[in-house]
Amino acid sequence: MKSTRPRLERAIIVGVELRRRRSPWRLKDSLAELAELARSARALVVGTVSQRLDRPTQVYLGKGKLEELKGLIYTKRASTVICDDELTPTQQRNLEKALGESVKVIDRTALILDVFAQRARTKEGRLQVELAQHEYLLPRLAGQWTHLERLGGGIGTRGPGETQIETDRRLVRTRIQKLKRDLEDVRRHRARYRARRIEMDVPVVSLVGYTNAGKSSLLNRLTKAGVMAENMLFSTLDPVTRRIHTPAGRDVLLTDTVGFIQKLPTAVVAAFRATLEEVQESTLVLHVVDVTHRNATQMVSVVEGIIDELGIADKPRLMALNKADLLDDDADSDALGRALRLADGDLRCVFTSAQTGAGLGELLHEIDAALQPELASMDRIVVG
Ligand SMILES: Nc1nc2c(ncn2[C@@H]2O[C@H](COP(=O)(O)OP(=O)(O)OP(=O)(O)O)[C@@H](O)[C@H]2O)c(=O)[nH]1
Ligand SMILES: [Mg+2]
Repeated sequence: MKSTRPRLERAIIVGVELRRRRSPWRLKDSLAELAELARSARALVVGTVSQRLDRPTQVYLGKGKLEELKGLIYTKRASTVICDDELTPTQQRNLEKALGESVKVIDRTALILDVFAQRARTKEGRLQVELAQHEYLLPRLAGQWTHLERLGGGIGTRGPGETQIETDRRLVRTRIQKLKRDLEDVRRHRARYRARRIEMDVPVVSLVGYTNAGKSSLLNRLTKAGVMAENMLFSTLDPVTRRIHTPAGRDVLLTDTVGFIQKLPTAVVAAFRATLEEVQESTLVLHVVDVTHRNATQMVSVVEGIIDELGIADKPRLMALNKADLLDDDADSDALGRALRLADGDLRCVFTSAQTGAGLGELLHEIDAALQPELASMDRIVVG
């Protein structure tokens, strides 16, 4: 699979905060997350540049900051610059021009896609990532094209460059069509599995949550499934489903899937729609939260936004406030306060630890209770 960036080595991360666009995320926190993503992509972050601006610029940064960045690239011997937002094709081009050929410019989307490309294991996962990469690429080729068009077209602009861009665009479009067809094939298989599952009347509980919240660890703990759990963003890409028995003696299928993140690129959401259909067809949504994270509240909002987008907000939902083992007596009062505020929300919450197993009995009990009406109606159908 093609990577959207060459080998990443010494990287400088760059972020801009727009004064008028109020985001619940502080730039510092967003950049810390970007550094984690860079680490997941096996880059070494050697510097950070940040700036508050009134409005976006055509080079992403203001003039002075751009000079500062150039200096830092030189002193830190950096080869790569990673921007915390999805760059417009113009910003990308201008920044590349300003920094020179030896510096690679990557944006948040390309970085996320790159991490995904490294993680994809199944055929479907690979196809989805490649589709997202091509969808990302297409407007960027188109951007160059409109730039040429704006120059007036006609004589002088109809050079080999234009032909090349048109050819590239056609190639990318053809590839996108092919990927979509291949994905359809893979998905038909999965639809058959799903149909069988529904026939068996086994309720499905899907684990959703911000990346690194502990979804796979919980699934592991609950099923001994041996799913890969790592302290890395996006360690899971492909949905994994395992059967468990609840205390009430019911069979339940637990599905673990791709984690969410703020500024999740639309190309990714589109490409992963089928994976996320697993969540759409589940009986109960279990929202897993890393309750110890300083941005836990913002992360919950991001996940709830995506839950709304997926049209599953009306499904029965539970929240697992995970990593509760870290909320011991030594935990700072901020963390405890945050945890209690989250627990005080509208959803039913259980404090859990995938690490120690604490709270898992209660979690299973809550799953049973949440599924009860559903199961009761299934029983009626069977009896009737
Ligand atoms: N202390 C503690 N660490 C945990 C707990 N649950 C998970 N972790 C750690 O948190 C990290 C992320 O766990 P994962 O299970 O991979 O998280 P995930 O939500 O599946 O992440 P993605 O697949 O990347 O979306 C790992 O290092 C886990 O060991 C917990 O209850 N307590
Ligand atoms: Mg996972």
